[in-house]
Amino acid sequence: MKTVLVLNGPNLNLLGTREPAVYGSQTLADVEVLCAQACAAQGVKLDFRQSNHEGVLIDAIQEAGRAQAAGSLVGVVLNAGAYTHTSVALHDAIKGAGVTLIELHISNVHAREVFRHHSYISPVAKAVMAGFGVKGYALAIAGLLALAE
Ligand code: CA2
Repeated sequence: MKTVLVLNGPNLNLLGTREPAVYGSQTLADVEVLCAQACAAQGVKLDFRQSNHEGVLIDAIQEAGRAQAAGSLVGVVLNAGAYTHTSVALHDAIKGAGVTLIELHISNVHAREVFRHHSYISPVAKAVMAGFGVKGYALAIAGLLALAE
């Protein structure tokens, strides 16, 4: 059985504690359950992670590239949080790893502040999903698997 990696960046561990109007009231633990259900329904395993550290996210993407090349990983759903808008290093890591990656945002970043409109992830992502709330995680997993068919 292949694996899907769902990778979450900085501050997403705070989900459900503040800004419910933007991010909803579900916690990251709730999101993990939602992702586990989506993966079970599609017959794949879930690897669910969160880190506040750019280097840890880069290590995970490099590891994902090796796992995909070895045939054990379908790809990655990445919510890079605010690193989306700042990180050339994540851009380079995704490009270098050659991994199939869906960029995900809970909120519609294009309807928010101008500094959230630019993404360093989008040019190296296979697809982008934003604005579906936490339900977007399940939709992104389904989309990743549809692309892999
Ligand atoms: O909409 C998204 O998923 C974002 O990736 C979330 C990031 C934000 O910087 C991006 O522009 C869009 C922020 C994640 C922090 O989430 C919090 C949730 C509750 C309380 C505090 C932070």
